[in-house]
Amino acid sequence: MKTPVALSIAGSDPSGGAGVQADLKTFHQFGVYGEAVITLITVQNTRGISRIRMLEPDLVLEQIHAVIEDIPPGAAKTGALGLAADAVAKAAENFKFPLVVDPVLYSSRWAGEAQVEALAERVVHRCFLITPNLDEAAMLAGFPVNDMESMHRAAEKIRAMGAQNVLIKGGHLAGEAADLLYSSQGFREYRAARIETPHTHGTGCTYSAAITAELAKGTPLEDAVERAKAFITRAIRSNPGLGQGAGPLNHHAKEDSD
Ligand code: PXL
Repeated sequence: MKTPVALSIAGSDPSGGAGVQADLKTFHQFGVYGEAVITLITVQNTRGISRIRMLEPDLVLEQIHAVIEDIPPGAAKTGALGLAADAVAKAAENFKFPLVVDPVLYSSRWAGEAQVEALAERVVHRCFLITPNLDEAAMLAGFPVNDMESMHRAAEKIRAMGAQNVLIKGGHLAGEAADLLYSSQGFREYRAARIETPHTHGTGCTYSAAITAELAKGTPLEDAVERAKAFITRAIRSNPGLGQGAGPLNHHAKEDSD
């Protein structure tokens, strides 16, 4: 079988729990060869971020072109885009593979001020799947998203903005961790028991990377989300408890192991 390949376009987290580091570990864990284009560099550990350096958009674009013309991925994902949201949206017009967008836009920290708009308006159009959390869904939809009913309305609105499929992550809702997928098949909920732990650093990155890895293998979207949700739940439950702050997940989590 041909080796499946996935590409991450995201920021660097030197502590290894989020960003491209989390994406590459997740791709590997799913048996997928990983490529990574860096958009920004953070100085951080589990206690927080002290500095961010965003790379020039043309440097990000050159990296993308260099890797996709040589080792084309079967699927790609974006995380923090820094100054490059607009440039990546343009490049994505010519992508021959599905693009998963993790819209890390809860603050201008991850996207240069002007790029937040570019993310909302342009990147959303280009994506196969967008994976906002509740706050990001609210920013994109323009109204509060805080229960299943508003998640349904927001998913409809974001799909109408041009995203082919929308996965709203309800991890911060009270009760179960319930996510809502809105695709051409309609609505589907994915539920898992809530795990009480401070060690959830990089959950969003890891979840979207797991979906991207499955898409790179040719797995249909609904099944890809199901497998990714099972993985993320196990990875949180079996977190290694590293660091003095909000620690990383267990990227080694395997099927049936807890
Ligand atoms: O989860 C958002 C995120 C994205 N990208 C990088 C990060 C983080 C969170 O820490 O470090 C590089």
